[in-house]
Amino acid sequence: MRELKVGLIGGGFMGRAHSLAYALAPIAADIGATVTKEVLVDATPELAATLAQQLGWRSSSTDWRELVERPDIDIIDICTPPQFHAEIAFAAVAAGKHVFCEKPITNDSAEAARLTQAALDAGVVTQVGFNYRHAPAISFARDLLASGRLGTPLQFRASYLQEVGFGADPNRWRASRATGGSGAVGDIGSHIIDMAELMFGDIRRVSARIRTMAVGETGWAEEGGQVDDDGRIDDSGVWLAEFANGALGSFAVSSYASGRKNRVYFEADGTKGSVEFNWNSREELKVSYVDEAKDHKGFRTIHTNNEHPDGWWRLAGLGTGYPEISAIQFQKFVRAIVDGGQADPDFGHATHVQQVVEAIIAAAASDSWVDVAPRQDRS
Ligand code: NAI
Ligand code: SOE
Repeated sequence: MRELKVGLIGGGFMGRAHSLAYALAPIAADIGATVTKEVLVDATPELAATLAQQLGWRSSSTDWRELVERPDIDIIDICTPPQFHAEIAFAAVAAGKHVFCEKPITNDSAEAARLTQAALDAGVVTQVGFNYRHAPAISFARDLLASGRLGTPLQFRASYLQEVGFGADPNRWRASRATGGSGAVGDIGSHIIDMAELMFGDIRRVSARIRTMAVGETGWAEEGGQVDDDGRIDDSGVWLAEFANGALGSFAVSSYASGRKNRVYFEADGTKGSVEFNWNSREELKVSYVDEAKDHKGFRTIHTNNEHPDGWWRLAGLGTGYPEISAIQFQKFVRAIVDGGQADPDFGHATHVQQVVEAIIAAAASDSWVDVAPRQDRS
C-alpha cells in the first residue's frame, strides 16, 4: 500500500487535533494509503521536540522551509496562526507537495485566489480545515438537499457562538489582523458560511453589522470606533445573505455569548421539508417533511450511523467527537491524493468563503448590500 509522509507545521490546538486525526483516519476506513507522521515543526527546538514526542511524530524541527524541500515528504499540513499560512502554502505548492491548511488559507481573498491557481498549476491536492462540515449529520443534510428530498432551498439560518472573548489575553494572535486574527466573522463565521454554501450553493450578496468589544468589556465600542482602526477586529457580527439560487440566509456570530462554549447551529428550510443541526448534539439531525400525515407532522430526530455518509459505526449513539470528524476530513484528503482527484473543500472554496467574509466586513463598513465576487473557474 502507498505510504504518505506528512510534515506538520504548528503543534498547538489544531496540531494536536490533526495528530489525533491522522492516527484514526487509516484505521477507521480503507483510505488507500498509510499515513506516517514524519516531522513536526514548531517555533523552538524544545517545543518542537516535546510536541513531536507527545503527539507521536517521528522527528522535530524548527525549519519549515527545509521541511517543504524534503523529497520524501508528500503532505504539508499547516496549523500555524494564519499570518504564516500563505507563505508556507506557496512554498509547499512550489515544491510539489499536497497541502492541507487550516482556515483561513489567508486573510486576503486576492492572495487566496493566487494560491489556488498556483496549486492548480502545480497539480497538487489542497484542502482547507472546515472540519465541522464533515459531521455525518451535516453530510446527510447536504444529501437530502442535493437529492431534492427537501425541495427547493428557501431559507438558511445559522449561528456560531462562543464565550472565549471574556477575559481573553488582548495580545493573543487572534486579537488583531497584524498577528493573523480574522475577527469573529472570519474565524468562526467562516465555518457557517462554509456549511451554508455546502448546502445552499454560493452566496451572492450580503448586508451586515459588526461590533468590537470596548476595552474593559463594558459593551460594544462605539460603532466603527475600533474595528480595524487600531488593528482590532470584530468580536460579533450579524448578516443577511441572498444566495445565487434566490434563497435567503441570516447569520450571527459572537465571541461574547456567555455560556456558549462552541455552539454551531443551523436550520435549513426547503419547499418539501426542513432540517436542524446543533454541533453540541452532532450525531443527530432533526428533519421535518411537509408531506407527512397530518397527525405526524413535526421534527423527527435521526441518529446517524454508517447508513449515513461518512459514518463509521453500525451502532448509532456511540459518540462521535471532534477528533473523529477531523479524521473524516483526512480520509477524504488522502483519498483525493490516492485517486488523483480534487479534495473538497479545496483552496478554491476557501477563496470563495474568504470573499464572503470580506463582503460582510465591507457591507458593515459601507452600510449597504455588497456583492460577493463569483466563484473562480478552475483552469
Ligand atoms: P495555537 O496558537 O494553539 O497553535 C499555533 C502553533 O503554531 C503554536 O504551537 C506555535 O508555537 C506554532 N507556530 C507559530 N508560528 C510558527 C512558525 N512560524 N513556525 C512553526 N510553528 C509556529 O493556534 P491554533 O488554535 O492551533 O490555530 C492554528 C490555526 O488553526 C489557525 O489558523 C486557526 O484559525 C485554526 N483553527 C481551526 C480550528 C478548526 O476547528 N478548524 C480550531 C482552532 C484553530
Ligand atoms: C476560536 O475560538 C476557534 O478556536 C476557531 O479558531 C476555530 O476555527 C473553531 O472551530 C473553534 O474556535
